[in-house]
Amino acid sequence: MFCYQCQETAKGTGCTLQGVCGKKAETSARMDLLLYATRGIAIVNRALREKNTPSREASHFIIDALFTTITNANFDNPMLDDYITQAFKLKNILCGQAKKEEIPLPGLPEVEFQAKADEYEKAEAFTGVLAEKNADIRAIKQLAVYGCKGMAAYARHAANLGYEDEDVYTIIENALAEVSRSDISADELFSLVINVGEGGVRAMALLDKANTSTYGNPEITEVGIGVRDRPGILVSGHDLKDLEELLVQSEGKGVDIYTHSEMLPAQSYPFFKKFPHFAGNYGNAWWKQTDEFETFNGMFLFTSNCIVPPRKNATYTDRVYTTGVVGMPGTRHIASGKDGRKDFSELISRAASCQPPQAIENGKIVAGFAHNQVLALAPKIIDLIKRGKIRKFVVMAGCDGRFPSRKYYTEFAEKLPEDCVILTAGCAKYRYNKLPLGDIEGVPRVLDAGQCNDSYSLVVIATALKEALGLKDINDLPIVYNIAWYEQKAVIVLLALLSLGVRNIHTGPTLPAFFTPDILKVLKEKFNIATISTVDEDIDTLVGK
Ligand code: SF4
Ligand code: SF3
Repeated sequence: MFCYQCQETAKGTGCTLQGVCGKKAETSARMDLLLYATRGIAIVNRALREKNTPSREASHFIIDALFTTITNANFDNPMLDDYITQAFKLKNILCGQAKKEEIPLPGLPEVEFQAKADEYEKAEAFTGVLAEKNADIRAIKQLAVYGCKGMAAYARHAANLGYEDEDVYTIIENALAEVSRSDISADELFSLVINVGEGGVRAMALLDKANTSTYGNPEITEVGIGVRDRPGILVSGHDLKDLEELLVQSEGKGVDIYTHSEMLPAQSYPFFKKFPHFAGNYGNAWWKQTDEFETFNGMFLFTSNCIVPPRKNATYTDRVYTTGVVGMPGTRHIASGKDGRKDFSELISRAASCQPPQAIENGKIVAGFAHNQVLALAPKIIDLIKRGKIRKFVVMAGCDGRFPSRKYYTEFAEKLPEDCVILTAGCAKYRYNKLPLGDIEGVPRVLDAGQCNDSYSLVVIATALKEALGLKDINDLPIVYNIAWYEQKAVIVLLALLSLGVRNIHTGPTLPAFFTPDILKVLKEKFNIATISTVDEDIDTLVGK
């Protein structure tokens, strides 16, 4: 196997025997084959799209295939085999449609290749990342693919709420088709990567519209981090539709619903807040789940990444349910029914006989600073900027991870001068969202916009501030970027910011392993991207002493 798509990749170069995330070589081979077959589907659907007959089923399949290969989403080989079988079937149907409509298809192996189930593990030599021999070209191709994975995840959550944008599907399909070309140049690939970033902005805007139109605009909310005295279900991941269905189905059943990790932002939506059995947030970022799930005592539902393979002696594994693109051996999967709805009754009835959760923390945190809420505070914020009370906003969005070096972000937040405000989104926030950082004349020093996709909120806020302050360039704002990344959703957030012309982004705790020295040189020249150094040095560089 070879995988280097996340920040924790082995030795900072690539996982070759088994993933640091727990992904086995057989799983990695299946993901490579699935992506290869999916590229074939994208090539055919792009050709159909040019003749105005794209298949919506193909677009949906493509986003799900990309999403399921994201870090910490699927560890289940039989489920991946199903995806691969479906991919070959769908590709055949689309090729048949193209033939019937006399649409010429490129003679690429991705289009023509078919494999039987017992051959799935053998195809790696030409489906894997290393099949592209030129390291620089491989780097930019993978940057585009990883961006597409993040974009696909957001597009899926939006589609689950009935919101779709044909342009997002078009951009993803085009990118997958272009990276399949062996004659594509580095310059063409750089433009492609920016186009993927533009798709990321669209996908995040779409998901923002889907979430806020369905559940209302997030509002400032105090979220309890302790526990109640009834059994609970802990919901993790990013899918708000799943949370809605679970809340509705579990009403009056004697159980409470808690949020975990990236589901925390659901606590600020007016729609969810009205359920009396919607309890607080339990635990911290994804990587602590193997410890924290031991004390929750109840049931678990994963609606997207990040699921971590339970330890061998874990006591909770058989109480874990997955849904959507998530899969984990030893857990149960809940698929959508024919009517598109999910039946959570087994999960709910099992929860009722569990012990209540054991508290691991107590108190409250404040959430709900998405664009609508922050813009309501805009006059006050602009006044604080003009009076010199707020010197800088530091965007610290992104992911958390296991590496001890991530304590940098806690220290950075602690040492940041008191006239600086942190804008955050994503699970990166768990490194500092429980610190007593105080406020500036009532404006908290950590403004949490929500999930990683709510980084879009930060863009809306930046654009509004630019206008209010009469600035020409987004880079003239008193906003600096120190983004933590782990998986491919952070990659699309980064590409989205680059496509909007944001420069001087610091990303860490390490740069992606897939950046070669030459690619990094170009990214530095074009966007002045940098990584982190020490807390003191970075505070000095980003905000001054
Ligand atoms: Fe390794 Fe990350 Fe890939 Fe998992 S997702 S195999 S940890 S690079
Ligand atoms: Fe976190 Fe997995 Fe990336 Fe949505 S839950 S940000 S790591």
